[in-house]
Amino acid sequence: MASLLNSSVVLFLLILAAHCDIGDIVLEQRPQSLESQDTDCGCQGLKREIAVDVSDENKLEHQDDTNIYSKTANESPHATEPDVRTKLVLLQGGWFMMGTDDPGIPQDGEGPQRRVKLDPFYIEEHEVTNQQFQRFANQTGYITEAERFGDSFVFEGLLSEEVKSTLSHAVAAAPWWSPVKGADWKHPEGPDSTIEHRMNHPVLHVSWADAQAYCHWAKRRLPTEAEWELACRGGLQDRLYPWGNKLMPKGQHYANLWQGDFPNHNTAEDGYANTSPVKSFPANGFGLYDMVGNAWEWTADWWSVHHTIEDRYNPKGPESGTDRVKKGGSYMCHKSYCYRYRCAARSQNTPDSSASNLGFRCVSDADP
Ligand SMILES: [Ca+2]
Ligand SMILES: [Ca+2]
Repeated sequence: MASLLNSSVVLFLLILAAHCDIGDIVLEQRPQSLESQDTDCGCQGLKREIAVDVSDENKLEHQDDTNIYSKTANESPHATEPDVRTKLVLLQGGWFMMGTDDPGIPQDGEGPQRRVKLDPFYIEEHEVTNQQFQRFANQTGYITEAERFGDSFVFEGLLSEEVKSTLSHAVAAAPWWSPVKGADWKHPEGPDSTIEHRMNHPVLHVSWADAQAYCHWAKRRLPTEAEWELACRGGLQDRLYPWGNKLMPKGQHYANLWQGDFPNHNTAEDGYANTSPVKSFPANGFGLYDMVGNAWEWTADWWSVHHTIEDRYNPKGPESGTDRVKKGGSYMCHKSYCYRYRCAARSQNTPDSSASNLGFRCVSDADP
C-alpha cells in the first residue's frame, strides 16, 4: 500500500470484512469464482486500516490543503468561466418522518421512524459529475485520497482481464470487491480505464474528505443525513422509493440498479451495467435525480444505528464516530444483496474509503 503524506510514520493496510460489526478482517487469496457468500453487497466492508494511526499532524495538513486549494480557487481568475456547479433546488424543509418502522435491513438502524424538522436548504439536482470534479481538480490541484493511497476498490465485474490478472486479494466475504492499483476518479476501473466518454456520469472513488473539499470549493457543503433523506422522499410520506412504493411503475425503471443475479450476472435491463449519465432516470417530486441508485452518496453525518424517537430539529448525527453515513444505494444494488435503494436505507464507510460505486452531491444554506 502506498504511503500517504509522511510515509515514515504511516502504514496503511486494507482490512476486509463482511460487516463492520463483525470486524474480523482477512486478506484472502482470490477465489476462482464469484459465488455468493453473504447476504450483503459487502461495500461497507471496504476499509483502509490504519495500522499506525495517522497523526493529527497529517490530518491537519490534509485539512489545510483543502482550505488552501479552496482559497486559491475562490481567488482564481476563472470567475468568468461558465459555472459548472450543479443547479440547486430549494427545499422548504419543515417537519417530515425520517426512517421507517418497517425496516428492510433492521441492523442498519433504519428505524425507528421519527419526526424531524429542517430549515429550508438548497440541494444539487444531481450527483457531482466527472466534468464538475475535473474542473475542481484542475483549478485547485486537489489530489484525492485514492490518488494519494495509490489504489481504490473496484467491482471485479467491471475490470479488464489484464487488470484482473494482476489482482492477488479480494474482500473475504465480498470477493467481488478488489483493491486495484491505479484506480481513482480518472480511472474508475483501474489504470487502463478512462472517464473520457463519461464526463456526465457521477464522479467515483472519492473519499468523504474529497467530497467535502469539492463542496467547500463550490461554496456548498455535504448534506446531513436528514437533509438527504427529506430530499430523497420528494414530498411523499412513508414510501419506499423517491417515486412511491412500486419499484417499477408501469414496468419502467426509475433508477439505475442491478438486474439479474448478483454478483455474477447483470442483465443491465435498465440500460446500464455501470454508472449512467446523471438525469438518465425520472426526477422525484422535488425535481431531484438519482437519489437512489447510480452512485451511493456521502452525507456529513457520523454513523450510528441508534436514534432517539423524540422530535429533532436540524439533526446532524452523532458528535463523533468511525464511519460516515452514505445513502441511496448504487447501480450495484439488487434486492437479494443490497436492498438499500430506499430513502430510509443507509450504510457506512470509513471516511478514507473510496470505491467504484460511491459519489456525492452538495447542499447549500443560501441562494448562490
Ligand atoms: Ca443498472
Ligand atoms: Ca445516487
